[in-house]
Amino acid sequence: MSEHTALITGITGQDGFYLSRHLLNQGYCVHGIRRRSNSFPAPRPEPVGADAAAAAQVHHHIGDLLDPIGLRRIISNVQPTEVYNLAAQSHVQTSFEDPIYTATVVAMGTLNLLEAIRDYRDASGREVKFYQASSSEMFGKASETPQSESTPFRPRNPYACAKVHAYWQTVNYREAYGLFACNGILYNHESPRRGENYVTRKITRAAARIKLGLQERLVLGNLDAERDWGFAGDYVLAMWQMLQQAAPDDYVVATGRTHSVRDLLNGAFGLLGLDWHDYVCIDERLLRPVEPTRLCGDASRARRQLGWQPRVSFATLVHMMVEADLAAAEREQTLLAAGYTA
Ligand code: NAP
Ligand code: F7E
Repeated sequence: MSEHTALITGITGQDGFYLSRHLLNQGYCVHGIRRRSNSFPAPRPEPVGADAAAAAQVHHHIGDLLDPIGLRRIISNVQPTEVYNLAAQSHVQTSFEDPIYTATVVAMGTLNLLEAIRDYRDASGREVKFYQASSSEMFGKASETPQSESTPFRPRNPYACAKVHAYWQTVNYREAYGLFACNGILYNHESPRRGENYVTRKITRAAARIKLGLQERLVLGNLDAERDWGFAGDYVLAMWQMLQQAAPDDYVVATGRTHSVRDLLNGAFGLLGLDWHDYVCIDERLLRPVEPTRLCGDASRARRQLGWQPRVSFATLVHMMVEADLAAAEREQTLLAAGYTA
C-alpha cells in the first residue's frame, strides 16, 4: 500500500485530470470527489486510451463541497496525507450571473473542507497537507504588473472575491491551527481538457469544426483581453511541489508572458489555413461588466523555491489544443456520416 494518499476535489475538471495522472505516476493512491449526476454518460468527457487506464486507478467518491457531513465521512474513510482543493464554480462570466452560488461553493465550500480536515487531523493525530486552488483573478485591478505574492488583491468579479475569501481562510488555517496549507496563485492554464466555454478551448474547438464544415461562425466577446496563458500539465506539477516543501507557503505560478484573444485567433485559425476575420463575430452579451487589468505573473518564488518552470510555450499549447480538437471534429464528422446525431 502507498504511504502517500491524495484526495482531490474537482477530479472531473481539467486540473483534476492532470494532477491525478501526475500523482499516480509518483506512486500515490489517488482518491477523487465527484458530484452526483443524473445524466449518463456524465456531462464531462471520459478519458480514453492510456488516460482511461490511469483514470481507472482513481478511487471515486460521490460528494459535494456544499455537504460538510459528506466531506467528513470521505476524509475519515480515505485518510488522506494530502488534499488538493480544485473544486469550484470556476467560470468568471457565470459568477456575474450567479454570485451567491459561486461564493457559496468557492468560499464556504473551501471552509467546509478546511474544517473537516482540521477535525480529522485533531482526532487522528495524522498530518494532512492542504492545497488551495487560488487564482490570478484575485489581483483584479492590479496595482502593478507583473504581479507577485506581495501584490495586494483587488478582485473585480464575484468569483475572484470568493477566491480571496478562500485564500485568506487557507492562510488562517496555517497560522491559527498549524495546518500545512498552501495557496497556489495560478494564472490561466489550458489544455485539450479545458472546458468548452473558456476562450482558448472555445476558439480551438470552433476553428477545427469550421475547418471540417461542422460550424459556420464563432461568437466571442472582448478580443482585446490579454491573459498569461500556460499549460495545465505544467501547472499541476507546481501544486504537488508546494506540498513537498519543508514549510507551507503561497506561490504565484505563471509564464510571465501575455497574449491577447486576437493572438489566440491568429494562432488557432492560422494553423488550419483559415482567416478568423471571415468567421468571428462579436456579441456584446459576452462582454464582462469589468475586466481585470493586465494580468501577468512573476513566478520567481516558485522558480527559486520549487525549481518550477513552465515548459510548454503559448504556440505549442495552441498547437496541442488545435490538434486535439481537429481529431475530435473528425470523430464527430464520422459519426454524422454514419447517421448519428448529437
Ligand atoms: P474546472 O475544469 O471548472 O473544474 C472544476 C471542478 O470542480 C469540476 O470537477 C466540477 O465538477 C467541480 N465542482 C464544481 N462545484 C462543485 C461542488 N459544489 N462540489 C464538488 N465539486 C464541484 O476547473 P479547472 O480549470 O480544473 O481549475 C481547478 C481549480 O483551479 C478551480 O478551483 C479553479 O477555480 C482554479 N483555477 C483555475 C485556473 C485555470 O486557468 N484553469 C486558474 C486559477 C485557478 P463537475 O464536473 O461536476 O462540474
Ligand atoms: O476568459 C475573454 C474574456 O473565460 C479569458 C478561469 O479558469 O482563468 C479563467 O478565467 C478572457 C476574458 O478565462 C470570450 O472576457 C472573449 O477576458 O477563458 P476565460 P478567465 O475569465 O480568465 C482564471 C485564472 C481563473 O481562475 C478562472 O477559474 O477571454 N473572452 N470572448 C471570452 N471568454 C469566454 N469565456 N468566452 C468568450 O466568448
